[in-house]
Amino acid sequence: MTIRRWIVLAIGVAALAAGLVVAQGARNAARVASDAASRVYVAPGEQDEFYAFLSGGFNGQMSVVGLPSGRTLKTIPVFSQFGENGYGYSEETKAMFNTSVGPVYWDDAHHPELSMTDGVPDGRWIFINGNNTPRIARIDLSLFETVEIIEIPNTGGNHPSPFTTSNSEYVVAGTRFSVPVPQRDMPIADYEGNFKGMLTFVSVDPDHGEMDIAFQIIMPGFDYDLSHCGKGPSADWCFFSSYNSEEAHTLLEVNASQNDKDFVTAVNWRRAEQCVADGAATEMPANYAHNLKNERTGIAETTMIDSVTVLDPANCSDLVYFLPTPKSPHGVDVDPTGEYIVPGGKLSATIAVHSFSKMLAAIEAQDFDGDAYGIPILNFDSIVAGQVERACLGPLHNEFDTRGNVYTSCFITSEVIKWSLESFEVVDRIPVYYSIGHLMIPGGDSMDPEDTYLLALNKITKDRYLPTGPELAHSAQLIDISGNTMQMLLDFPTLGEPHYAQGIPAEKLVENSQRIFELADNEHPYATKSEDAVKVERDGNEVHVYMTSIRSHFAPDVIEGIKVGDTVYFHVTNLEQDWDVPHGFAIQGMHDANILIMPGQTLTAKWEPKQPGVYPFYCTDFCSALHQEMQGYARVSPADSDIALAWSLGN
Ligand code: K7E
Ligand code: CUA
Repeated sequence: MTIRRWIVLAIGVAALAAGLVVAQGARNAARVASDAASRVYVAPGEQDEFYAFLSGGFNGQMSVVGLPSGRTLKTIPVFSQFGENGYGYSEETKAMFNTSVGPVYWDDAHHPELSMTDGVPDGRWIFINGNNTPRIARIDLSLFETVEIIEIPNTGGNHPSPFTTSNSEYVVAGTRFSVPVPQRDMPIADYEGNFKGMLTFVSVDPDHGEMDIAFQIIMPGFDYDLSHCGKGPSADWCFFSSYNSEEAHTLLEVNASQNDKDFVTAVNWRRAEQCVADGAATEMPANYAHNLKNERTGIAETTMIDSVTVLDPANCSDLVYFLPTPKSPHGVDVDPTGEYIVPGGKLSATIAVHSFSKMLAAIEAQDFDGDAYGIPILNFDSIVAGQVERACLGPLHNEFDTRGNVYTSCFITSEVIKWSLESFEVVDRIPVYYSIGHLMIPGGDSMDPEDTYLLALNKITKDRYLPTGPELAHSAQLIDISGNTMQMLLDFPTLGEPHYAQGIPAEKLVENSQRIFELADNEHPYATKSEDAVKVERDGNEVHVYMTSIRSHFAPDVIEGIKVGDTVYFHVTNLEQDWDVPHGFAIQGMHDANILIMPGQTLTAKWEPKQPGVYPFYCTDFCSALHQEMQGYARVSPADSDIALAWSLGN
């Protein structure tokens, strides 16, 4: 297609989309279940049936929401500093942000992905990708806390990530923007053939969850957009969608939309393991950070790593194949049986589904339609399982139920369509408001979906909520999928941009949810386990305050002998051993956020007083009837004063 024709088509599609948005506004109330209120109503004192984990997109965090109520339960800070609890400000958490370019206190987080056992979410960990500074984080679901972040080298935009294999042997990462590998100064116009796309397999320790980059596969310079790994018969494979098989480097909206088909890349990771074991890979110099919270001390520690194992498909036969896929596919999803690979060909009105068994047969028969950079391209007609005609405009992502249905989000036509993997026909469609990205069914990308709810994650809300200035909330819509026709139940606004989400029955997490940190197990080097042990120590210009907190005082609460020029570290141990009794700590003039210390935990706030004076500190979390009394004073003397360090409580 010529550029001109494409632009005409694009304008047509945009006009159609605008028309649809208006039309949908008019039929605003359509498809809302008549008893919707009672079906999402969780009475006071009752609890939700599911946890949902929503990415925060450009807020760098993850939200925890209860379903069906849509009530926000928590923000889990991941890639961005979070003043609410001091994550990224406390001395214990700062190292979590270390990267090869120094600390990076923000990222764009897209895809939460639960760890799995036998293809089913097991509730142990949830992973999420950082897109801009390529990283993967692991959140421990007994704590609902980020405990590990690993940087992904040789990657530009870690978008197809961190999807897991069936037993979380690996979480995958890929490069959305191909880049020179290794990075170097070169003309951008020489992109074609010279920029590369890395697909990274990060191993996950089965007992403790620790991540490690096992190997990278160096690929042609396409844009690798999304991924999902196989299950059941296809469990040894992961699939990555790609656009820009044209290898354009400018005006991609036109130049990367030329080919009628791009590719889904199929990677046999078992084969990769074999090739690595056989010595077919090479070690490449690299520089990336691995940040891990030490479970005993509670302190994040960084290890810099200087090499990575890279596998070139040229040196490992039967490793990668290209599945021709119309057109500039975005999502790629695998059904619960592991047989159907369903791309979201966003510029195609037809959804073409690949068959895994046909793919294997075509590989066996070497039924190829040429190659790209030596990687075999399978014959489209030989691997296609079926095509959904007149599906919708802008299909992006798919989730599944146990009844052989696929639910596809359609960005341009703002709807969710439901279609059958048997007939490849659309059986139902429901409008959403507006411009849906991902959608999520609890377990809907696993072998065991729940046939109850679907969450539509919408980009644009326009008139749906009260106006809040130029920036409006993004939105989720809860849809009942238990019957033959989908029924709208609930709208609720979301924090940041919820790209993808995961859901899991609450009972899988509730029992393992930790209530306190055992004080006896606290091995923080500055922990103070009783009020008898509190002290203040000077080490040159550093002052270390070994402090405790308990309802309703700090010990000590009077401190003297600090001087201008000192850096003061308040190491506060919360002596409480009851659930839900955190204390906060803040002191006037501190440059960081408050710290919020959980029972049994030690956290450290840094303070660099600039002027002589007497400065109050206080508890920031209303913890008891005498919370307002939970305060103290730190006296700061001139730099040349000879006032000795002294501390006390109550005399
Ligand atoms: Cu479609 Cu980043 Cu998964 Cu957003 S991506 S929508
Ligand atoms: Cu402790 Cu308020």
